[in-house]
Amino acid sequence: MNIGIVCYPTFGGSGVVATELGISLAARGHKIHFITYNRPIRLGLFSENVFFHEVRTKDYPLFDFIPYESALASMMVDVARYHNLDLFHVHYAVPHASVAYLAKQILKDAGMNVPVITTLHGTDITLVGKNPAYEPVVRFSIQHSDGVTAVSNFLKEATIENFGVGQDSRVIYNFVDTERFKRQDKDHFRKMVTTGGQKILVHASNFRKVKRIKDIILIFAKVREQMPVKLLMVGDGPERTGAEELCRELNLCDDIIFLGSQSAVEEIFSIGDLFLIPSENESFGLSALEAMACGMPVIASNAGGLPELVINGEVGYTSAVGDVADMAKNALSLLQDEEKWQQFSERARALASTFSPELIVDQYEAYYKEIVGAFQPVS
Ligand code: GMT
Repeated sequence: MNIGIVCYPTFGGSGVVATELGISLAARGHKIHFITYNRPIRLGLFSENVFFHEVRTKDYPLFDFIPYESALASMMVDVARYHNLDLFHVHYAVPHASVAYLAKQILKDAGMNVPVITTLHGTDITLVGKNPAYEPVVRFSIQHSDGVTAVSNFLKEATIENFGVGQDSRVIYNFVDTERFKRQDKDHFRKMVTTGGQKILVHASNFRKVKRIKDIILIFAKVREQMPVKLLMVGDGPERTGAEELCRELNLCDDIIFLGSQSAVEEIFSIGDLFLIPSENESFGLSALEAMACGMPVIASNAGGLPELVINGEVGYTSAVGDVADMAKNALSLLQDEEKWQQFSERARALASTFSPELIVDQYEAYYKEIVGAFQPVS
Protein backbone atom coordinates (compact mmCIF):
# COMPACT_ATOMS: atom_id res chain seq x y z
CA MET A 1 0.00 0.00 0.00
CA ASN A 2 0.95 3.64 -0.33
CA ILE A 3 0.41 5.11 3.11
CA GLY A 4 0.57 8.74 4.27
CA ILE A 5 1.57 9.00 7.93
CA VAL A 6 0.90 12.30 9.68
CA CYS A 7 2.47 12.80 13.11
CA TYR A 8 4.42 15.12 15.36
CA PRO A 9 8.11 14.76 14.53
CA THR A 10 9.23 15.39 18.12
CA PHE A 11 10.31 13.18 21.05
CA GLY A 12 6.67 12.60 22.15
CA GLY A 13 5.45 9.01 22.26
CA SER A 14 2.94 9.48 19.43
CA GLY A 15 5.66 10.59 17.02
CA VAL A 16 7.92 7.72 18.09
CA VAL A 17 5.17 5.12 17.54
CA ALA A 18 4.23 6.65 14.17
CA THR A 19 7.84 6.67 13.00
CA GLU A 20 8.69 3.15 14.17
CA LEU A 21 5.45 1.90 12.62
CA GLY A 22 6.29 3.56 9.30
CA ILE A 23 9.79 2.07 9.31
CA SER A 24 8.42 -1.44 10.03
CA LEU A 25 5.76 -1.11 7.32
CA ALA A 26 8.38 0.06 4.83
CA ALA A 27 10.47 -3.02 5.64
CA ARG A 28 7.39 -5.07 4.71
CA GLY A 29 7.31 -3.42 1.28
CA HIS A 30 4.74 -0.66 1.80
CA LYS A 31 5.59 2.83 0.57
CA ILE A 32 5.47 5.19 3.52
CA HIS A 33 5.11 8.95 3.16
CA PHE A 34 5.70 10.91 6.36
CA ILE A 35 3.95 14.28 6.21
CA THR A 36 4.94 16.69 8.97
CA TYR A 37 6.87 19.91 9.66
CA ASN A 38 10.25 18.35 10.51
CA ARG A 39 12.03 15.10 9.84
CA PRO A 40 10.76 12.75 12.59
CA ILE A 41 13.35 12.27 15.34
CA ARG A 42 13.53 8.47 15.03
CA LEU A 43 13.54 8.37 11.23
CA GLY A 44 17.31 8.06 10.92
CA LEU A 45 19.02 8.04 7.56
CA PHE A 46 17.54 7.34 4.17
CA SER A 47 15.85 3.96 3.90
CA GLU A 48 14.03 2.18 1.13
CA ASN A 49 10.29 2.86 0.76
CA VAL A 50 10.37 5.78 3.21
CA PHE A 51 9.71 9.32 2.01
CA PHE A 52 9.49 12.53 3.97
CA HIS A 53 7.36 15.50 2.87
CA GLU A 54 8.05 18.64 4.86
CA VAL A 55 5.07 20.86 5.51
CA ARG A 56 6.25 24.40 4.87
CA THR A 57 4.24 27.29 6.22
CA LYS A 58 4.25 30.80 4.90
CA ASP A 59 4.28 33.75 7.29
CA TYR A 60 2.42 36.95 6.48
CA PRO A 61 2.17 40.21 8.46
CA LEU A 62 -1.58 39.67 8.90
CA PHE A 63 -1.10 36.44 10.81
CA ASP A 64 -0.71 36.25 14.56
CA PHE A 65 -0.74 32.48 14.12
CA ILE A 66 0.59 30.78 11.03
CA PRO A 67 -2.17 28.52 9.59
CA TYR A 68 -0.27 25.22 9.86
CA GLU A 69 -3.47 23.19 9.42
CA SER A 70 -4.06 24.64 5.96
CA ALA A 71 -0.48 23.96 4.91
CA LEU A 72 -0.70 20.40 6.25
CA ALA A 73 -4.03 19.69 4.49
CA SER A 74 -2.62 21.05 1.21
CA MET A 75 0.47 18.87 1.52
CA MET A 76 -1.68 15.81 2.32
CA VAL A 77 -3.75 16.46 -0.81
CA ASP A 78 -0.61 16.90 -2.88
CA VAL A 79 1.06 13.71 -1.60
CA ALA A 80 -2.16 11.68 -1.98
CA ARG A 81 -2.55 12.80 -5.59
CA TYR A 82 0.99 12.43 -6.80
CA HIS A 83 1.90 9.32 -4.82
CA ASN A 84 -1.44 7.64 -5.23
CA LEU A 85 -2.07 7.10 -1.52
CA ASP A 86 -4.37 4.29 -0.44
CA LEU A 87 -4.68 5.52 3.12
CA PHE A 88 -3.89 8.31 5.58
CA HIS A 89 -2.86 7.17 9.05
CA VAL A 90 -2.82 10.17 11.38
CA HIS A 91 -1.36 10.06 14.88
CA TYR A 92 -2.66 12.27 17.72
CA ALA A 93 -6.13 13.64 17.05
CA VAL A 94 -5.32 17.34 17.55
CA PRO A 95 -5.22 18.71 14.87
CA HIS A 96 -4.34 15.78 12.61
CA ALA A 97 -7.76 14.08 12.53
CA SER A 98 -9.65 17.22 11.51
CA VAL A 99 -6.98 18.20 8.97
CA ALA A 100 -7.27 14.69 7.49
CA TYR A 101 -11.03 15.12 7.25
CA LEU A 102 -10.51 18.32 5.27
CA ALA A 103 -7.89 16.72 2.99
CA LYS A 104 -10.23 13.79 2.38
CA GLN A 105 -13.07 16.11 1.32
CA ILE A 106 -10.80 18.02 -1.06
CA LEU A 107 -9.63 14.77 -2.64
CA LYS A 108 -13.19 13.50 -2.88
CA ASP A 109 -14.06 16.61 -4.85
CA ALA A 110 -11.30 15.68 -7.26
CA GLY A 111 -12.67 12.12 -7.59
CA MET A 112 -10.19 10.40 -5.27
CA ASN A 113 -11.19 8.44 -2.19
CA VAL A 114 -8.59 8.14 0.57
CA PRO A 115 -9.73 6.68 3.90
CA VAL A 116 -8.42 8.05 7.19
CA ILE A 117 -7.35 6.06 10.23
CA THR A 118 -6.81 8.09 13.39
CA THR A 119 -4.69 6.72 16.22
CA LEU A 120 -5.49 8.23 19.60
CA HIS A 121 -2.41 8.40 21.80
CA GLY A 122 -3.31 9.96 25.12
CA THR A 123 -3.39 13.63 25.93
CA ASP A 124 -5.29 14.26 22.69
CA ILE A 125 -8.18 12.60 24.54
CA THR A 126 -7.44 12.96 28.25
CA LEU A 127 -6.20 16.56 28.33
CA VAL A 128 -5.86 18.73 25.23
CA GLY A 129 -8.76 17.36 23.19
CA LYS A 130 -11.16 17.65 26.12
CA ASN A 131 -10.57 21.39 26.32
CA PRO A 132 -13.67 23.28 25.11
CA ALA A 133 -11.38 25.11 22.66
CA TYR A 134 -10.98 21.86 20.68
CA GLU A 135 -13.63 19.43 21.91
CA PRO A 136 -16.30 19.75 19.15
CA VAL A 137 -13.68 19.45 16.43
CA VAL A 138 -12.04 16.44 18.08
CA ARG A 139 -15.38 14.66 18.56
CA PHE A 140 -16.42 15.33 14.94
CA SER A 141 -13.12 14.21 13.46
CA ILE A 142 -12.99 10.98 15.48
CA GLN A 143 -16.58 10.24 14.48
CA HIS A 144 -15.76 10.87 10.82
CA SER A 145 -12.50 8.92 10.71
CA ASP A 146 -12.91 5.71 8.71
CA GLY A 147 -11.01 3.80 11.37
CA VAL A 148 -9.88 4.66 14.89
CA THR A 149 -7.30 2.95 17.07
CA ALA A 150 -6.49 3.61 20.72
CA VAL A 151 -3.24 2.59 22.41
CA SER A 152 -4.91 0.98 25.44
CA ASN A 153 -8.26 -0.22 26.71
CA PHE A 154 -8.20 2.66 29.13
CA LEU A 155 -7.89 5.15 26.26
CA LYS A 156 -10.71 3.58 24.29
CA GLU A 157 -12.97 3.83 27.34
CA ALA A 158 -11.86 7.42 28.02
CA THR A 159 -12.73 8.37 24.42
CA ILE A 160 -16.22 6.93 24.77
CA GLU A 161 -16.64 8.60 28.15
CA ASN A 162 -15.24 12.04 27.22
CA PHE A 163 -16.60 12.33 23.69
CA GLY A 164 -19.37 9.74 23.34
CA VAL A 165 -17.62 8.35 20.23
CA GLY A 166 -15.06 5.64 19.42
CA GLN A 167 -17.21 2.63 20.40
CA ASP A 168 -15.90 0.72 17.37
CA SER A 169 -12.29 1.74 17.83
CA ARG A 170 -9.61 -0.95 17.86
CA VAL A 171 -7.14 -1.22 20.73
CA ILE A 172 -3.61 -1.64 19.37
CA TYR A 173 -0.89 -1.35 21.99
CA ASN A 174 2.47 0.37 21.56
CA PHE A 175 5.38 -1.84 20.57
CA VAL A 176 9.12 -2.06 21.15
CA ASP A 177 12.00 -3.37 19.07
CA THR A 178 13.56 -5.82 21.55
CA GLU A 179 16.65 -6.18 19.39
CA ARG A 180 17.42 -2.52 19.87
CA PHE A 181 16.01 -2.19 23.40
CA LYS A 182 17.86 -4.86 25.34
CA ARG A 183 20.34 -4.81 28.19
CA GLN A 184 23.68 -4.14 26.56
CA ASP A 185 27.07 -4.23 28.19
CA LYS A 186 27.59 -0.57 29.06
CA ASP A 187 29.64 -1.05 32.19
CA HIS A 188 32.00 1.77 31.31
CA PHE A 189 28.98 4.04 31.18
CA ARG A 190 27.75 2.80 34.59
CA LYS A 191 31.19 3.59 36.01
CA MET A 192 30.93 7.13 34.65
CA VAL A 193 27.66 7.64 36.52
CA THR A 194 28.33 5.84 39.78
CA THR A 195 31.33 6.15 42.06
CA GLY A 196 30.86 3.12 44.26
CA GLY A 197 28.35 0.67 42.83
CA GLN A 198 25.21 2.67 43.61
CA LYS A 199 21.93 1.51 42.08
CA ILE A 200 20.63 3.66 39.23
CA LEU A 201 17.05 4.93 38.92
CA VAL A 202 15.92 6.28 35.56
CA HIS A 203 13.13 8.48 34.25
CA ALA A 204 12.56 9.50 30.62
CA SER A 205 9.85 11.77 29.26
CA ASN A 206 9.10 15.14 27.77
CA PHE A 207 8.90 16.67 31.26
CA ARG A 208 5.35 17.90 31.06
CA LYS A 209 3.11 18.55 34.08
CA VAL A 210 1.21 15.30 33.48
CA LYS A 211 4.44 13.36 34.22
CA ARG A 212 4.63 14.63 37.86
CA ILE A 213 8.37 15.22 37.59
CA LYS A 214 8.66 16.48 41.18
CA ASP A 215 7.29 13.15 42.45
CA ILE A 216 10.27 11.47 40.81
CA ILE A 217 12.67 13.64 42.82
CA LEU A 218 10.69 12.99 46.03
CA ILE A 219 10.66 9.20 45.49
CA PHE A 220 14.38 9.33 44.81
CA ALA A 221 15.01 11.39 47.97
CA LYS A 222 13.19 8.80 50.11
CA VAL A 223 15.07 5.87 48.54
CA ARG A 224 18.37 7.72 49.00
CA GLU A 225 17.69 8.04 52.73
CA GLN A 226 17.97 4.23 52.91
CA MET A 227 20.68 3.36 50.40
CA PRO A 228 23.17 4.96 47.99
CA VAL A 229 21.50 5.63 44.63
CA LYS A 230 21.77 7.80 41.54
CA LEU A 231 18.98 9.18 39.35
CA LEU A 232 19.24 9.75 35.60
CA MET A 233 16.67 12.15 34.18
CA VAL A 234 16.39 11.75 30.41
CA GLY A 235 14.52 14.30 28.29
CA ASP A 236 13.54 17.90 28.53
CA GLY A 237 10.45 20.07 28.80
CA PRO A 238 8.61 22.70 30.81
CA GLU A 239 8.93 20.98 34.22
CA ARG A 240 12.70 20.58 34.09
CA THR A 241 13.58 23.93 35.65
CA GLY A 242 11.29 23.33 38.66
CA ALA A 243 12.74 19.85 39.10
CA GLU A 244 16.29 21.20 39.07
CA GLU A 245 15.30 23.81 41.66
CA LEU A 246 13.87 21.07 43.88
CA CYS A 247 17.11 19.08 43.57
CA ARG A 248 19.07 22.10 44.76
CA GLU A 249 16.63 22.73 47.63
CA LEU A 250 16.94 19.12 48.79
CA ASN A 251 20.68 19.13 48.25
CA LEU A 252 20.54 16.21 45.83
CA CYS A 253 22.39 17.72 42.87
CA ASP A 254 25.38 15.40 43.18
CA ASP A 255 23.23 12.33 42.74
CA ILE A 256 20.75 13.45 40.09
CA ILE A 257 21.95 13.89 36.55
CA PHE A 258 19.80 15.68 33.99
CA LEU A 259 20.88 14.29 30.63
CA GLY A 260 18.52 16.30 28.43
CA SER A 261 17.00 14.84 25.25
CA GLN A 262 18.84 11.76 24.03
CA SER A 263 18.46 9.69 20.90
CA ALA A 264 20.20 6.47 22.07
CA VAL A 265 18.01 5.97 25.15
CA GLU A 266 18.53 2.19 24.99
CA GLU A 267 22.16 2.73 26.04
CA ILE A 268 21.08 4.66 29.11
CA PHE A 269 18.34 2.14 29.89
CA SER A 270 21.00 -0.61 29.79
CA ILE A 271 22.55 0.61 33.02
CA GLY A 272 19.31 1.36 34.87
CA ASP A 273 18.08 -0.71 37.82
CA LEU A 274 14.57 0.78 38.09
CA PHE A 275 12.37 2.95 35.91
CA LEU A 276 10.09 5.58 37.49
CA ILE A 277 6.87 6.77 35.87
CA PRO A 278 4.51 8.29 38.46
CA SER A 279 2.34 10.14 35.88
CA GLU A 280 -0.93 11.89 36.65
CA ASN A 281 -2.26 10.24 33.52
CA GLU A 282 -0.64 7.93 31.00
CA SER A 283 -2.57 6.21 28.26
CA PHE A 284 0.00 3.45 27.81
CA GLY A 285 3.58 4.39 28.79
CA LEU A 286 5.86 3.66 25.84
CA SER A 287 8.95 4.67 27.81
CA ALA A 288 8.06 2.09 30.49
CA LEU A 289 7.75 -0.58 27.80
CA GLU A 290 11.17 0.35 26.39
CA ALA A 291 12.63 0.28 29.91
CA MET A 292 11.12 -3.16 30.55
CA ALA A 293 12.63 -4.45 27.32
CA CYS A 294 15.99 -3.40 28.80
CA GLY A 295 15.25 -5.45 31.91
CA MET A 296 14.25 -2.59 34.20
CA PRO A 297 11.38 -3.25 36.63
CA VAL A 298 8.99 -0.27 36.75
CA ILE A 299 7.65 1.82 39.62
CA ALA A 300 4.52 3.49 38.28
CA SER A 301 1.32 5.21 39.26
CA ASN A 302 -1.85 3.27 38.59
CA ALA A 303 -3.07 6.00 36.24
CA GLY A 304 -4.68 5.39 32.86
CA GLY A 305 -3.37 2.43 30.90
CA LEU A 306 -0.22 1.90 32.99
CA PRO A 307 -1.68 -1.10 34.89
CA GLU A 308 -2.34 -2.79 31.51
CA LEU A 309 1.43 -2.86 31.03
CA VAL A 310 3.01 -2.70 34.47
CA ILE A 311 1.54 -5.84 35.98
CA ASN A 312 1.58 -5.10 39.69
CA GLY A 313 3.85 -7.42 41.68
CA GLU A 314 5.18 -9.11 38.54
CA VAL A 315 7.21 -6.64 36.50
CA GLY A 316 7.05 -3.71 38.90
CA TYR A 317 4.59 -1.99 41.18
CA THR A 318 1.76 0.49 40.71
CA SER A 319 0.60 2.93 43.41
CA ALA A 320 -2.00 5.67 43.69
CA VAL A 321 -1.07 8.89 41.90
CA GLY A 322 1.01 11.08 44.22
CA ASP A 323 1.71 8.34 46.78
CA VAL A 324 5.47 8.86 46.73
CA ALA A 325 5.91 7.04 50.06
CA ASP A 326 4.42 3.84 48.64
CA MET A 327 6.43 4.18 45.43
CA ALA A 328 9.66 4.63 47.42
CA LYS A 329 8.79 1.61 49.60
CA ASN A 330 8.21 -0.51 46.48
CA ALA A 331 11.43 0.74 44.90
CA LEU A 332 13.40 -0.23 48.01
CA SER A 333 11.80 -3.67 48.14
CA LEU A 334 13.29 -4.36 44.71
CA LEU A 335 16.61 -2.58 45.08
CA GLN A 336 17.41 -4.27 48.39
CA ASP A 337 16.59 -7.81 47.27
CA GLU A 338 18.84 -8.97 44.44
CA GLU A 339 16.96 -12.22 43.81
CA LYS A 340 13.58 -10.48 43.64
CA TRP A 341 14.98 -7.78 41.37
CA GLN A 342 16.34 -10.47 39.03
CA GLN A 343 12.92 -12.17 38.80
CA PHE A 344 11.14 -8.88 38.11
CA SER A 345 13.77 -7.88 35.56
CA GLU A 346 13.44 -11.17 33.65
CA ARG A 347 9.66 -11.01 33.69
CA ALA A 348 9.76 -7.37 32.52
CA ARG A 349 11.90 -8.33 29.53
CA ALA A 350 9.69 -11.35 28.76
CA LEU A 351 6.49 -9.29 28.93
CA ALA A 352 8.01 -6.56 26.74
CA SER A 353 8.76 -9.21 24.10
CA THR A 354 5.04 -9.83 23.72
CA PHE A 355 4.74 -6.22 22.45
CA SER A 356 7.02 -6.94 19.50
CA PRO A 357 6.82 -4.97 16.24
CA GLU A 358 6.01 -8.23 14.40
CA LEU A 359 2.84 -8.79 16.42
CA ILE A 360 1.66 -5.21 16.72
CA VAL A 361 2.48 -4.14 13.16
CA ASP A 362 0.52 -7.21 11.99
CA GLN A 363 -2.48 -5.77 13.81
CA TYR A 364 -2.11 -2.38 12.12
CA GLU A 365 -1.63 -4.00 8.74
CA ALA A 366 -4.74 -6.17 9.16
CA TYR A 367 -6.72 -3.10 10.20
CA TYR A 368 -5.50 -1.14 7.16
CA LYS A 369 -6.67 -3.94 4.87
CA GLU A 370 -10.03 -4.03 6.60
CA ILE A 371 -10.59 -0.27 6.30
CA VAL A 372 -9.26 0.11 2.75
CA GLY A 373 -11.22 -2.98 1.67
CA ALA A 374 -14.45 -1.62 3.12
CA PHE A 375 -13.99 1.83 1.63
CA GLN A 376 -16.31 2.74 -1.23
CA PRO A 377 -14.72 4.30 -4.31
CA VAL A 378 -16.06 7.73 -5.30
CA SER A 379 -19.20 7.21 -7.35
O1 GMT B 1 3.37 12.00 26.92
C1 GMT B 1 4.16 11.69 26.04
O2 GMT B 1 5.21 11.12 26.26
C2 GMT B 1 3.84 12.05 24.65
C3 GMT B 1 2.49 11.58 24.28
C4 GMT B 1 2.14 11.95 22.88
O3 GMT B 1 0.98 11.81 22.58
O4 GMT B 1 2.97 12.37 22.10
O5 GMT B 1 2.47 10.18 24.53
C5 GMT B 1 1.28 9.48 24.56
O6 GMT B 1 1.41 8.52 23.53
C6 GMT B 1 2.32 7.46 23.77
C7 GMT B 1 2.38 6.59 22.53
O7 GMT B 1 1.16 6.05 22.19
C8 GMT B 1 1.87 6.69 25.01
O8 GMT B 1 2.72 5.60 25.25
C9 GMT B 1 1.90 7.66 26.20
O9 GMT B 1 1.42 6.98 27.34
C10 GMT B 1 0.99 8.85 25.93
N1 GMT B 1 1.17 9.86 26.99
C11 GMT B 1 0.18 10.17 27.84
O10 GMT B 1 -0.92 9.64 27.83
C12 GMT B 1 0.51 11.21 28.84
